[in-house]
Formats: sequence, C-alpha cells, structure tokens
Amino acid sequence: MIFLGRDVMAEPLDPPTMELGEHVAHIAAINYSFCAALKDTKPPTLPDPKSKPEIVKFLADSFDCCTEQIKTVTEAQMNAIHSTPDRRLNGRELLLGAYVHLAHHRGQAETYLRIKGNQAAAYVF
Ligand code: NI
Repeated sequence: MIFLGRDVMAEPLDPPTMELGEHVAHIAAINYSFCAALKDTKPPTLPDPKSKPEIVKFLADSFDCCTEQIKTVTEAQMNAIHSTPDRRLNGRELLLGAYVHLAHHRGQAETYLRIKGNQAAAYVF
C-alpha cells in the first residue's frame, strides 16, 4: 500500500471520518483483535502510533501476527465459536469477517489516495 505524506494523514475527507493514519491504525488494531479471537486469546498491548513509519510498522506487524495465527489454527478452532469484534462467530466466519473488514477499509484507503492523485499498489497474490 502506498501512503501519503503526513500533511494528508492529518486531513480527514469528511470530519466524522478517520484521517488516513487513524484509518490504517484501525485496520491494524482490528486485525489483531480478530486474529487473537481465533485462538481465544486477548490481543497484545497495542501501540499508539503517530508517525507514518510507526503506523506502517503497526499494520505490517498485524499482518505478521495474523499470518502466524492462521498458520497454526486447528480444525477444532475453525469450528469453535469465538468472541470477535463482530460478534460470536465460528473460525470460518471469523476469518471471513476479518477479510471483509480489511477489504472494506482498503477500499476507503484507496479513495483517500485517489482524491490526492495517487494510486494504491496492486494486490499481490
Ligand atoms: Ni472498521
């Protein structure tokens, strides 16, 4: 994902919405919440990043955490009911919820970029 400069990160598109940096930090925090819920654990103590490098690291670390959680998930954990940021969901529903949350906010982040004349990086599969 391409990030804008700090000046843009301080400008919400619409005052009730999050500015871009808050938006990206929100994605990271919810990633941690969903992926901790998959293992019925609490998320780690999360940082309160302010700078662009800190926010980028927070997001990257959240994906690394989720990658590790998903790598080791068991069939029983996929079938169990978990308390998630959405509601009580089984493991499959939880992962779908995490994906939908991420895709939803990625779309919003891309809108920020386009409004400022930038383009998001292509998806890498
Ligand atoms: Ni959200």
